[in-house]
Amino acid sequence: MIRKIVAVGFMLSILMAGESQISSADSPKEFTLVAMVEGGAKIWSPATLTISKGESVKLMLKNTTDAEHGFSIDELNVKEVIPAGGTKEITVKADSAGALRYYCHLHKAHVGGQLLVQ
Ligand SMILES: [Cu+2]
Repeated sequence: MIRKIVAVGFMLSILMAGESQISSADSPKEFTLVAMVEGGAKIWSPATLTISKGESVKLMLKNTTDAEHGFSIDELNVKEVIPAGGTKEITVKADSAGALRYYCHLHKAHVGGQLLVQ
């Protein structure tokens, strides 16, 4: 009986160790980018976002306006459309350092920003 309990405890500790490993690998850094209207201009905020190269990051693309907006990063093959009032979650990973422009491909006047990969 005692041996059985020890065995179960041992298995549980293995399971729990495995699980904590999975969850740490599973929870990348998360950033929120917001499409908003400021002073009559459409912008993506913040204007600069810094990430580390080779690191997967989650981007929450939030559109707080009453029109749909695009979010593109050409170098990472990202091209999303976020509906009015909607949110889209994407994961990106840049393998080399540099400044990647993000912008709305639906509106030329919509001010984007840059993803700084360091
Ligand atoms: Cu736009």
